[in-house]
Amino acid sequence: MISSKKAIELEDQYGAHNYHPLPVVLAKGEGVHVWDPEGNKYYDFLSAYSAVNQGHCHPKITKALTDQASTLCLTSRAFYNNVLGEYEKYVTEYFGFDKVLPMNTGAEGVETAIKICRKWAYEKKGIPEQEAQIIVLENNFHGRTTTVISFSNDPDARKNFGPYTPGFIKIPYNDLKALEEALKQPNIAGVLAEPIQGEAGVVVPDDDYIPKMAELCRTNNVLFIADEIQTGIARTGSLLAVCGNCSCGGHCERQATYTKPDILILGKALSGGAYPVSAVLADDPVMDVIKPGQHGSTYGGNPLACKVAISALEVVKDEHLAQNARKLGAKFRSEMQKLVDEFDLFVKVRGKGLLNAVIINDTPESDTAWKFCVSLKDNGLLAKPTHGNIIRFAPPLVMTKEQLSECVKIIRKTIEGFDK
Ligand code: IF1
Repeated sequence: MISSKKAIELEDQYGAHNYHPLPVVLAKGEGVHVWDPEGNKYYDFLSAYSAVNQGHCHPKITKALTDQASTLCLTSRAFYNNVLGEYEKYVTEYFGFDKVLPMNTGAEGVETAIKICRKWAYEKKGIPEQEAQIIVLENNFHGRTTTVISFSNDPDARKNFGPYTPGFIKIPYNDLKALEEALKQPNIAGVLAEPIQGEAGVVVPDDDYIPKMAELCRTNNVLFIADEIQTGIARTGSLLAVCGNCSCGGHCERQATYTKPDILILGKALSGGAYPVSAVLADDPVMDVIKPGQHGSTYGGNPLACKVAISALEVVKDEHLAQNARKLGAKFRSEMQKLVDEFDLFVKVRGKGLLNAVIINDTPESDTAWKFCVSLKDNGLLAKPTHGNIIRFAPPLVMTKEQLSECVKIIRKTIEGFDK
């Protein structure tokens, strides 16, 4: 096996420099752990940005992948395949929607939702052609395609990638007044929102924000589009973040507290990290605007993806991952709060379930959070800063209580030995 040093040199020489990774090379993963080529073991507190909720190389998901890989991988949608229908039934029943449109990456899911929403607006709502507007939120992150970065306000994500796609109105997050005002403008087709803003630094809105947003959408005949690519599939302690504070852990009937989006976008953990799988879910009156030839993808809905997604969702249910994320998340935040109280370095902890962030006592321009993450790595725990002074902590949801306690000890030890 090549050394960490060699692996980094190769990426540096032959790969586009579109990332600035922490200086650690991963060569193996199992559950909540990853190993570098030299055999050092780490707790993974990023989970591939919440794609690996089920843990690295979950044996059940790996088996589904390898079994199907040696049977049939890709047919395209020019023909039927014998797995897609089974998956479509499974995933729609699982999340309570009439129909699913299968794609591969998160950004493609978002693009798909935007297209469905616009088409619905012209054909069902009667908005004049070319006039549909979609409301988006400041500091959103929905992916990297040209249309999606058109409504970002992150200069790195946007600058010099124009001309930008029109048709989006940006308003502040967690501001219902601003939403009410924006909904008064003509030709509004939908509102696209992350129930918790991940990339923005795990920004959790007021409890009533998402339910009221959905209600305002309903009363204004506007589609509520939830991007649960990062927050969904048990990460925040319920099956979906739009389940709010329902204590069932995600698998109840949900009717009482569930804010059902008109369009739900899933990705990342839909495959448990084994393969890129994304999905857009909606009920018939919305989804039926899409007719043959109007949208698709070579790989979308392939049998390999479908088998992987079914098993990834089964693991979430069978292993009670939503409940575990809820329990361990509360424990993690209370332990981090102790560190906030004891040490100047930690300013604040926030989050929901096992999607959490700690604010570091320095400016976004400082390298303090970066250096702290390097120290964490040296002590056997991997996390990454976002926006300079925020560290996201999002371990796989298969973590045990005992493992979490060990991780808290690592974080405490690192803070005690840290000298910025
Ligand atoms: C990268 C962040 C996380 C997402 C939401 C759509 C997508 C994402 C809510 C697009 C993707 C990623 C992509 C990853 C970094 C990452 C991220 F830091 F940028 F914000 F997770 F926290 N909607 N999020 O979070 O999904 O097309 O990537 O499959 O390296 O850009 P994708």
